[in-house]
Amino acid sequence: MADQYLMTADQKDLQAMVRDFAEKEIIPYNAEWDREAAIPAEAIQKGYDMGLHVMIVPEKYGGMGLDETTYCILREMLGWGDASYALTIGGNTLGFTPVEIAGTEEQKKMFADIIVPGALSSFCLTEAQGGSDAATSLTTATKVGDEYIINGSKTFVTNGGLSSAYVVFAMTDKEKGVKGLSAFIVERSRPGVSVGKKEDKMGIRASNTTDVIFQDVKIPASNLLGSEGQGFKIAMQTLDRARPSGSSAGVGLCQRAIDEAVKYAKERVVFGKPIAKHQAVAFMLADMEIQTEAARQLVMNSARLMDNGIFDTKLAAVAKCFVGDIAVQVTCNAVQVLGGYGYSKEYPVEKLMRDAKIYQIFEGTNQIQRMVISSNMLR
Ligand code: COS
Repeated sequence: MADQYLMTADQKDLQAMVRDFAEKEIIPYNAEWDREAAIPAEAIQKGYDMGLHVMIVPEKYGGMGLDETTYCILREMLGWGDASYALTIGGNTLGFTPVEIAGTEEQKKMFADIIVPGALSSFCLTEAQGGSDAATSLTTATKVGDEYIINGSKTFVTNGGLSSAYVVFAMTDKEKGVKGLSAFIVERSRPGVSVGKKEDKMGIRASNTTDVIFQDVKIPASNLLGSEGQGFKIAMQTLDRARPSGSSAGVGLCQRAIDEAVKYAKERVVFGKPIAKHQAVAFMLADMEIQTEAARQLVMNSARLMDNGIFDTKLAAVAKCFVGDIAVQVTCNAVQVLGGYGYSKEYPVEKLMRDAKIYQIFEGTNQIQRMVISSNMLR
């Protein structure tokens, strides 16, 4: 588990609390939520009751106001419990961060007043024709008097069907390309906002992923974040800042795979001894540990830098990329340690392997991360 040696007493207490929550309220339901492709509202409510949905929202707006390091420790624990739950309850990271970066005091307060009492929010950037090519938005925002009218459709929106507020990236000036994208707060309650298709996914099945459609949605001009044309920068800065905590859930997923594999390897006897005592298996466990520990340190390094006011785009991308790549390997090896049972839904590791794959895809694919890393190296 995260950085046992350097954690403060408060961090250890919070970690123990979230671990206990994961053991009692998340892990027993892993298979059921995966099968049903949903997390029951009562289970999400339990997370709200603990403030897990607003860990990074500053205390002055009613959130927990945790620093990034502590937040990552707790997101790791939630990811250990279930990647879908960590993503669902952590959804306000991508929802609130753009407001935190570019919003006025009034906008921060207004957004926090929606989510703090117990609600989720979503980051609406991706469109069907442009996932990685984030600047090619077909969604438009047209200014008419004191209002903007938003038209368009976003896809693969995390918590799309659950959220009460959205941060929507839309073109205010198509001619300007990337410099024509702007960011807006759009409340779910606005007429013309609707939730479209829900994705039937390979992994993180219980995480709600949907299309969100905006049809002639009128919002006050005061819902614009920053100024017109700043949307792409706000989106990129948000993704930079969300990478450590998002990746820490992936580290938790790897830790869970290790824990499940170690438990099984100590119990399962072949050729007269537990398989953990056979070097072939013991070395696989060691490799899983090496990869996970290295990933954890990359994530924690980025988090600590953020706590010191340093937002290093390259290092956040390095951490995200590494976690995604090793999560796929570590969980695949966990399945291998359990052999036939690992491939069966009777044991939890096949789900971990399906869940792991998303870490190479969402919040910027690992190919995009390599573009970000190499462009920073070559600058
Ligand atoms: N922080 C701040 N500003 C950034 C930035 C960052 N991390 N990355 C880019 N910018 C700025 C640049 O500085 C540039 O502005 P200026 O011209 O004023 O300097 C502008 O944004 C355009 O940058 P660039 O030309 O590098 O953008 P590209 O079109 O080449 O695209 C990538 C950059 C590919 C990195 C970007 O499109 C991307 O990250 N795509 C993936 C999107 C994604 O993650 N999608 C899934 C998220 S939904 S959860």
